Amino acid sequence: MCGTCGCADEESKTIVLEQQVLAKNDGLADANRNWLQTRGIAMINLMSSPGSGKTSLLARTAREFDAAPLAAVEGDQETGLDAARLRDSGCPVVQINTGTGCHLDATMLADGLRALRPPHHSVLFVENVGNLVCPALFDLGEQARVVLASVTEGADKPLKYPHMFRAADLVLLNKIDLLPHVDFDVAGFIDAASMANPGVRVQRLSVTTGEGITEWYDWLGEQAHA
Ligand SMILES: Nc1nc2c(ncn2[C@@H]2O[C@H](COP(=O)(O)OP(=O)(O)OP(=O)(O)O)[C@@H](O)[C@H]2O)c(=O)[nH]1
Ligand SMILES: [Zn+2]
Ligand SMILES: [Zn+2]
Repeated sequence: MCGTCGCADEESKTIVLEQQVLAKNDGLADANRNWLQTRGIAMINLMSSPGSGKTSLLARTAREFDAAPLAAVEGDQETGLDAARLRDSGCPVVQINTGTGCHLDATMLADGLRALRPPHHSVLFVENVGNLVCPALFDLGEQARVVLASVTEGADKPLKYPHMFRAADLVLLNKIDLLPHVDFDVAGFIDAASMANPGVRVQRLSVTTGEGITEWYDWLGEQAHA
């Protein structure tokens, strides 16, 4: 404890409160997971920094993937812009606005599921709030976590945000069509991702050109039938 101002006391209170918040979230996430499992719904939590291409990937997937019905929950601080883009691609969608919040939690997801009622045996995407930090801490009840990075962000991101990459079942490296124009070390990125999460699969992708998209659909098909 800090003898001068008692700040360490405040710090330990904060940590206990954080642990309680996360424990409550984990309980609600388990309830979501059970609800989804009884309906055979594969929920995929898609996380990235702002602008890596999450909505672009989901919109293209909604137009092209036909191995299972799709639905989506969109998380953003404000606006219904992403939901509108997905609706235009024919995907049933619910938008959640978090206001000042910077991640989705299991309670918000439960509300989203009630509003959306995704079909049995569907793939349900959750586009988390663009943020490489706290979405990694909050279990939503998902079957798998996908972290999307892009070549305009720098190859060091797995080193700087290891918790996010450690949580990933699949890492997608998007915007590879831009590689001729940016200074991005692909091998260095893969090494960094492997340091955070040994053995994690890293798949290169361009949502714009479609390079690597078939491998993404293959992975998704495995999730749908897991
Ligand atoms: N060159 C290129 N641009 C892409 C690619 N994928 C997405 N973009 C562009 O990247 C920008 C951001 O894409 P979004 O899909 O809105 O990104 P997001 O991750 O959903 O963004 P937030 O929801 O704000 O976090 C858009 O201008 C897209 O057109 C790609 O593969 N190549
Ligand atoms: Zn988006
Ligand atoms: Zn947050």
